[in-house]
Amino acid sequence: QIPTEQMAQVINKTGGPVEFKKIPVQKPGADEVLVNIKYSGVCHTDLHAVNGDWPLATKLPLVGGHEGAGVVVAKGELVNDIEIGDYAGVKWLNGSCLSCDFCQQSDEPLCAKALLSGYTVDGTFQQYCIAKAAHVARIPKDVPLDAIAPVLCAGITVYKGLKESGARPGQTVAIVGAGGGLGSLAQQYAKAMGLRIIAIDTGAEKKKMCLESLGADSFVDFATSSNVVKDVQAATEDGLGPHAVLLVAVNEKPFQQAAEYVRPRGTVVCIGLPAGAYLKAPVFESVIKMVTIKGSYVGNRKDSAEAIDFYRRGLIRAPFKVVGLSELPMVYEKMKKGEIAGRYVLDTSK
Ligand code: 8ID
Ligand code: ZN
Repeated sequence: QIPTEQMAQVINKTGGPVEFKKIPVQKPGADEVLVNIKYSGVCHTDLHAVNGDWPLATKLPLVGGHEGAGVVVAKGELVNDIEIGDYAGVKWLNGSCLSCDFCQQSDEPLCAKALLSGYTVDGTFQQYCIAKAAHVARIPKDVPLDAIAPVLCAGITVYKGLKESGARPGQTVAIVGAGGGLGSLAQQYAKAMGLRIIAIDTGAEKKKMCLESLGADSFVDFATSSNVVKDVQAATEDGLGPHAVLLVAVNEKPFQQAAEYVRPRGTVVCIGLPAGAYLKAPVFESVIKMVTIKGSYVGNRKDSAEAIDFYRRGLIRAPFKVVGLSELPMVYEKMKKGEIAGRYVLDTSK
């Protein structure tokens, strides 16, 4: 009873528009599964893909989306470790070669042949999506599919980023872009890891969400602060700054500022991908403070399973709003204006 046609959000050229229309349902290859996507989160990466912000071309026409949670409805003949009816998540990493130097060391995101959902292959803004069986996230049956959708990119990415930061329980992490999708989940993972949190973003709604719902210990409004560097350092008990900084903002400025307020011996983890942006740090201070600056890119299959398990154990609760798949253009408009506190999740049946 798999239909031959389905509804999807499609772009035909970079820059859009996104069109809500009927397209064929594909058949899975031998090592693939077909997932009936029930819910898909909308990540800022999807908007970067529409805009052509990055030096990497998308496929065209393109079905975006890479936070898809649903049910396996068909599988290829080589797939024997996931069953029809199982819950599965289609992530940014749709597939990888599994045999290169990086895949062998479980650095699958670094695989040169990686397939990217909603970018180099069609993603989750459709009702039926294909992914490599080896890479779909296994979602336990007691986990709600709407709430787990944002975990499939935002959650995995910030969980990995926090691990890469080396921050230990009791230490302080600054989360830059705290009011957005990645930032809101980052606070929940940081809290679950026993970290203190300085949330950095702007506006009353995001401030309230960070301090009252997500576990931030303090909030710095980057738009109204007259000195972000001083305010962030002042938010730590000894005034020396946070041990780690997680950059999830879509803006170059904080990527050129974080090394100034991070604590000596501290680590700056770059995750956000603003168009055309460059990192900048004062050499003198970076050297005498022994600062580490690094990038972090999604997570491997084990990170993914762990990030989902944090949710399952009740440690991760972040606000999300559910609207129909047909309303994607409205979500992009709000995202462009920085008006989304938390995440939007699309219900593919509407
Ligand atoms: O693997 C990766 N590295 C990865 C994975 C997933 C997403 C990277 N990303 C990238 C996305 O492509 C995007 O560039 O992370 C970035 C954040 O994605 P998102 O969380 O989905 O975006 P959002 O919901 O729009 O949130 C961005 C927040 O940043 C704030 C905004 O107010 C918003 O709340 N912000 C901005 I714009 N400038 C800021 C500043 N100067 C800022 N916050 C603090 N200081
Ligand atoms: Zn994403």
